[in-house]
Amino acid sequence: MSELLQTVLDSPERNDLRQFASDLRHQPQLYLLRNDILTAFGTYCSNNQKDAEFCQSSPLAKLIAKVQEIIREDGNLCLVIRPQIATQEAYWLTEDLTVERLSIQELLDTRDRFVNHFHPQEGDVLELDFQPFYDYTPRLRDPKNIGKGVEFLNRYLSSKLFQDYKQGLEALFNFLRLHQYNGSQLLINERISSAEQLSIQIKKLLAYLSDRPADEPFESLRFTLQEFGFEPGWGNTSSRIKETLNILDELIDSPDSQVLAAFLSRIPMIFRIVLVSPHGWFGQEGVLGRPDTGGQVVYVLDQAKSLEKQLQEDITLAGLDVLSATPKIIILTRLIPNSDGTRCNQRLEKVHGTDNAVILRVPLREFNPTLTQNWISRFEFWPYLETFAIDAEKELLAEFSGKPDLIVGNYSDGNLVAFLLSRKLKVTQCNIAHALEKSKYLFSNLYWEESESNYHFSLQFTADLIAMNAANFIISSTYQEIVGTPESVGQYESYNCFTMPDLYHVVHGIELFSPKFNVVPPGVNEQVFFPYTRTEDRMMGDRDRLESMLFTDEDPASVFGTLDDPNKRPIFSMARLDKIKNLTGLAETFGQSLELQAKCNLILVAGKLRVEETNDREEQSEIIRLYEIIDRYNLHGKIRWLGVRLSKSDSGELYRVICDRQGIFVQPALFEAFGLTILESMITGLPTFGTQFGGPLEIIQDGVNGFYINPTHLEETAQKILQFMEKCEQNPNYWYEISTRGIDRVYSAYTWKIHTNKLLSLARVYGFWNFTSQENREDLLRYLESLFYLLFKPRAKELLNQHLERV
Ligand code: UDP
Ligand code: LCN
Repeated sequence: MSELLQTVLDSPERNDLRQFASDLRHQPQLYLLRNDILTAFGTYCSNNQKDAEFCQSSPLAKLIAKVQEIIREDGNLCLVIRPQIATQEAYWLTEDLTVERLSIQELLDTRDRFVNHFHPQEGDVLELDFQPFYDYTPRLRDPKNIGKGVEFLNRYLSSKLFQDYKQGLEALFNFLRLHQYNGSQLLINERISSAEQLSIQIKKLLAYLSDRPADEPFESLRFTLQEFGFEPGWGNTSSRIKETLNILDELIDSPDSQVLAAFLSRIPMIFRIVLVSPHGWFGQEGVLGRPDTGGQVVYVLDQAKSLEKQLQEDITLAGLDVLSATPKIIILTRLIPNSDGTRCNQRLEKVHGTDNAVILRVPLREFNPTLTQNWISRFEFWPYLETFAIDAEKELLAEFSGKPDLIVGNYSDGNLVAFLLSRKLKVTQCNIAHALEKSKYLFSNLYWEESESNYHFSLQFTADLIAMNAANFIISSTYQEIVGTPESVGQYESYNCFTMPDLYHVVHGIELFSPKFNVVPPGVNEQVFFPYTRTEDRMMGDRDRLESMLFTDEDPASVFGTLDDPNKRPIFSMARLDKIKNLTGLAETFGQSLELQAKCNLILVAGKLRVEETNDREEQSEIIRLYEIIDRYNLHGKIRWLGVRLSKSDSGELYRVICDRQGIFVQPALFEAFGLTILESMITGLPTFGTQFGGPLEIIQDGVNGFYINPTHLEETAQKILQFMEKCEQNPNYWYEISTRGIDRVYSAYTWKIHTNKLLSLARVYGFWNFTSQENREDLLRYLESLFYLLFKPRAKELLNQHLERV
């Protein structure tokens, strides 16, 4: 039995547990989530005048802190306990305090019963179980190492590789023989025909190079190296070639994980990368702030630029300039013929600031032009993905003049396309979730049928399961994206065990301890977002224009509200008008606090100002709500709401203008997977208040370089901001201290340089692993294919028919 539960049952608090359970049985709620459970326990403590120690650190309090769910059924309570990160247990607790453990199947049946979708007489529901496929792959043990897969994998690979020394050497040799660039052989040629000979030739070449000047360029050594059996790829100078050969020599003599990592990081095996981001408006101008087009577009564009730069550096260092080797990055997205003034109707667009990175837009097939000529919500996009992938494959092969070396998917749809492409082309697949909707929408799986007509989660979650299991590796922006915090379940973790009543049960959806998970946070575009103090890089004309736009310009078409006193300290926020972004919650927090209103103005940059200007349901209802709040709290004169689409450089300067007035940035999302605006505001120097639900919890260190807020507690949020304001009034340096530490935080931990280095080294290591253990994945991939064809595809077809009927 759960140790926590047993401890309570053996203690004098047994009676409290009995009483608390009885209280729960007498309240109306039948399904309690963590927040409800904590609130109920708080009520129990105060009703029974329990002291602080009981409420916070008694065995019962410790147990309650770990209970994620309680389902009431016939007087019994089903407790879902999460004793530690990535582990879950469920128990029945009866009225007389007997405890019985539930299997995963029983837990899922219980949830089905709760929603009246349990029909055992009709047979069992389909059970999806990925566990058997992970049985023979390496697993991490300690949850704190989750997300550090590559380090573990290096250790595993180096020990496995040379368990049978001869075989290991052979695998390495075969791997080295593989590499080519545009038909030119790299690394070793046919003069070296065995692993033993490779080892001998390395030593011979090292002896030869020992007499050569360190800076002798590869060009002049090329033909001598060729005679030794070596081709371009080892280095651009004699000293770099020596270094690389020495690493390989050491690896062959005494294999070690660090040496393996160092060696693989130098292998020129990545030249062409596809970044798949199919839905939404993907462009460089005029697209941000639209529904479905937010941080993912910013992320992918910055990543493409940074990848090209890094690959160029790597190629030069590897000595491949002699082959005129150039990296190519293609961002694959959909073409939107009715492009609303954006460039989303152009097939190819060069990515600004790069030599060779492009956005390739592939149109959807014309199932019905009324639909496919226009933007399609990410929730409705599923039927178009398979044919999009088929058409994209042809275009990619033509654009690259060959196969890509790495395919990176973004979001559920992009990851599914990445799976289809990787499977076809036999290329390493990397996934990036950005946001998994399952944890964003409460009860989205349990009540999937009720919300299916709007959200189609049955398709999305099936696509997620397929893609995340197929991926060779997954990069996440935070640790908690994978397995949450001690208090809350992670986004990937939520896929491990869940029911889609009447569709399927997932009993082991993803192996959280797999080394495929790696935390690689994004950075921020440092040319656009930089500290406000760098006045030499700021355009003063832009600053003045934006200052007027933010605080004073009268332009009813794009700005709502006139400030009574534009000089008050600004509270600034910028986000899409999604419900989850909760800008309306921030307006309400401001509306409820007269003290805040006395000291500050609220400045919001968000979406559109008028319902008729958007056809996105959530955006429409948020617009209505924002006006309603402004009226209810009479915020006229205290708020400005800008419904503008800013150019990239303007959005950077916007934060700095707020800094000039010693303002703050508030990110009030009910849940934020990562939160690029947090990085943008911090690097600019704006003291930042970020939601404690999601990524900001890892970016910000509370009270050190920013602050957490609980956006569901309006009063508490207002107080936290007011305390900061008061501290600033008492100590004029306080604002600068937080500002400076925020800037330092981003530069030290969240840069694209760090991101790209890590991503490319992951791609190499996982590429190597993929090569040495390819046959081990075929059964998994076949299972995933079956799910795609038998589960996903028929449902997608059904949705397509609904679309066609609708128009
Ligand atoms: N953004 C913008 N204009 C807007 C709203 C957002 O330029 O009206 C940008 C913002 O600067 C950031 C991105 O869109 O770069 C939003 O990313 P984030 O990760 O914060 O949230 P997401 O929208 O992806 O959920
Ligand atoms: C999607 C989100 O919701 C944000 O939290 C992330 O910052 C963004 O994608 C980029 O990964």
